[in-house]
Amino acid sequence: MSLGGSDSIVSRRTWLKRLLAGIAAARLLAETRLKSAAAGEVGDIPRDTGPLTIRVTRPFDAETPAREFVSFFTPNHRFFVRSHFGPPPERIAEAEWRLRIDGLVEAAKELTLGDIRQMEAVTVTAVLQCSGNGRAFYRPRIPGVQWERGAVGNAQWTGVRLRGILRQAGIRKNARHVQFQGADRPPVPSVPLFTRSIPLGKALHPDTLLAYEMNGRPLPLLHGAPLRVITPGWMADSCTKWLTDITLLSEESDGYYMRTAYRLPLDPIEPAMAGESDRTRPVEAMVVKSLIAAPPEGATVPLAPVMIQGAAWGGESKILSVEVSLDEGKNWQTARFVGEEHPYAWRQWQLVWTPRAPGPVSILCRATDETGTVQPLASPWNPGGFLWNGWDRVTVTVGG
Ligand SMILES: Nc1nc2c(c(=O)[nH]1)N[C@H]1C(S)=C(S)[C@@H](COP(=O)(O)O)O[C@H]1N2
Ligand SMILES: [Mo]
Repeated sequence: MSLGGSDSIVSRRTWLKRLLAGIAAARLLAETRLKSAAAGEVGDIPRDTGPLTIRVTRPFDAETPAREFVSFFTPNHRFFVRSHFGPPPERIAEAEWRLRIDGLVEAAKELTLGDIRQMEAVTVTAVLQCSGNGRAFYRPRIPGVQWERGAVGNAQWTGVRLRGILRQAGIRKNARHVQFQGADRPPVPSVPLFTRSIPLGKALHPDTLLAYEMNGRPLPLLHGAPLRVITPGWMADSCTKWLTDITLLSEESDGYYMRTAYRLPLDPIEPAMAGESDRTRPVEAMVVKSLIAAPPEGATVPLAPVMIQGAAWGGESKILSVEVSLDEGKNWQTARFVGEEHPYAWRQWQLVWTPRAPGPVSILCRATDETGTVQPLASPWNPGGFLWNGWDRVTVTVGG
């Protein structure tokens, strides 16, 4: 885990103040949208949203129902969608689209999509997960999109290595962070741009991509077409969509979405926001997590063997085991892995359970990664509601 430079350490007071200001700005944004919706403007909801559960309509934020996660790859049209402002206000024609690389480089560059497609194509299978996935499970509740279990998916991403592009431009010695800017724009000027940065080390990793394909198809607009960042093993806030600008910096990117939002307290924090520590770090790597895809929540299952199945992932860490409990966590049984294994992808697992009596039963699961970290019953509370990885739970009724 990288803690960032001392520059990234903001006093807790300042941080909380900015966080609250950000929440106020988000509320203003929501109100503006409600007004324009009332004025009869066209919404952002794509026509075919059948398979997704909508959490916010403007912009369109929607999650995948957990029952879809029985498949190894999450199909593009069933993949969760999240952005702060929706796709760019004007769709850029592919021929006019440019990627600019500047800042602490030897020579600033401008690349066309053609230039990028001529470079060596690399494919990585990786889980993409919103930092706020599972926010709805924190108590006390936390403002923000109330994601439950499905702001996550597993896909094949094809594109070029970011490091190839950075090296073409020439990385200056004092460059430490790589900033990403997309073409999307906030609808009101008081809301800052979604500008993010990652440390140079992650940017130079051979698996960090600028992707133009998702699951073997052209990257859909909602998922960042024509080009997006993929930081395998890291939470999706680093995966800038609609990418147009890369800037090499000596410091972490300035601005609300890097310095205030998407940060975690380094020391445990009480929901009452007590505590005297003043250090935070950006949300980066994923934490060990698993979920139950089948049987689905609320299902009625027969009094006969039932196949329990799901997925588990650990970001940059391999999954060692998945365990299932049918007695509220008193006893755990080890599930068996099935299907493919790739770094950064999720691992599918199964367990056959023979119910003993009719009635309601909760199925719980928890994963352990190669560092020995076990998914906790509940994740430590934090003001942004990030990185939820508590045991997953599905309640079913055993029929007579
Ligand atoms: N340009 C841009 N990129 C962005 C965002 C955004 O608001 N603007 N949101 C980020 C967040 S918070 C998430 S969770 C992922 C969601 O990616 P998806 O919609 O492809 O699932 O995109 C990331 N990339
Ligand atoms: Mo997110």
